[in-house]
Amino acid sequence: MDKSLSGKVIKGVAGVFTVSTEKGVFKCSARGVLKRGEEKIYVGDEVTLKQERGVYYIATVKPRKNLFTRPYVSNVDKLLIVVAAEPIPDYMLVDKLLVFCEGYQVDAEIIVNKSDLNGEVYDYCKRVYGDYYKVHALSAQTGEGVKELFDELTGNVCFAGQSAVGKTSLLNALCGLSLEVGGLSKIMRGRNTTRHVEIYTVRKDLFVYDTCGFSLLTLEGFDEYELPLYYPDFTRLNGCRFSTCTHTKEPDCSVKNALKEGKLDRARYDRYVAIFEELVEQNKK
Ligand SMILES: Nc1nc2c(ncn2[C@@H]2O[C@H](COP(=O)(O)OP(=O)(O)OP(=O)(O)O)[C@@H](O)[C@H]2O)c(=O)[nH]1
Ligand SMILES: [Mg+2]
Ligand SMILES: [Zn+2]
Repeated sequence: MDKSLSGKVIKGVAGVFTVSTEKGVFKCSARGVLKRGEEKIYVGDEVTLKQERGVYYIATVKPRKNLFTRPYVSNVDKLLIVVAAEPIPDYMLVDKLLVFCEGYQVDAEIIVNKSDLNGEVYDYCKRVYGDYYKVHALSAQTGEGVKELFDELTGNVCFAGQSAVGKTSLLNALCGLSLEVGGLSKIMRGRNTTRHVEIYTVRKDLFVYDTCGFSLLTLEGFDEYELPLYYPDFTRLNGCRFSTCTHTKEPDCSVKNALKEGKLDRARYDRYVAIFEELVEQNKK
């Protein structure tokens, strides 16, 4: 019997999985797993490989810590949510990603890239999110802050955020790579340049997932009544008349009081209500 080898799936395209192991990087099929009718294999999975006639195949998948969808990636230790002065930030996406991370207990940090352009987005993020999440000002173009941030990170770190905020550019700046980057279209939207997820080994203890950004993320499986629990800026207030307050229509609501007093960001609250209503609709079906 040949001994099995452990590794991490760093790429998967059309049924061919690239697996990084201590003996090198191998292209593998999932034959062994699929034969037994088990579930799929995702980028980020920890797997064991077996060899048959000199070719490796994936034999088993270890239990996952977590699984993100659209795109599928697993075992994320930290999500880096990237925004920038352009394209215009989609804070709804930022909030949904944060809710997802709170729900699945994944660490999240916010990166404001393109800080060579202007500081407004950084100021907003620092004010609204800064008490609960780390907010970093970076520039892939000038290199500002890039090395310093990644020197502090370890484990499986995954980029998220709109197309064209500069996720791939940050990876290029960090590792001296020359992966393809894209610009903005005429209507100032990104061009979805990165199409496949791939994990890059930055150091032996740091793996960075470059993705197309999770812009289609849904909060499938989330209950509207658990949503308030995933807003650290709301839970710290802790003074609503009803312990199950959804902060939407109830009287004596500490969140709405804080809003009146200017202690919470109105736009963040409005996005919360929109997400709450989206979940109500989704869960009716
Ligand atoms: N001014 C400025 N432009 C930047 C910076 N970082 C990236 N860009 C530009 O932003 C555009 C998009 O960069 P990408 O790295 O392709 O963005 P992405 O987030 O990977 O986009 P997708 O792969 O489509 O999700 C490119 O034209 C980059 O040159 C920066 O720090 N400053
Ligand atoms: Mg990209
Ligand atoms: Zn309330």
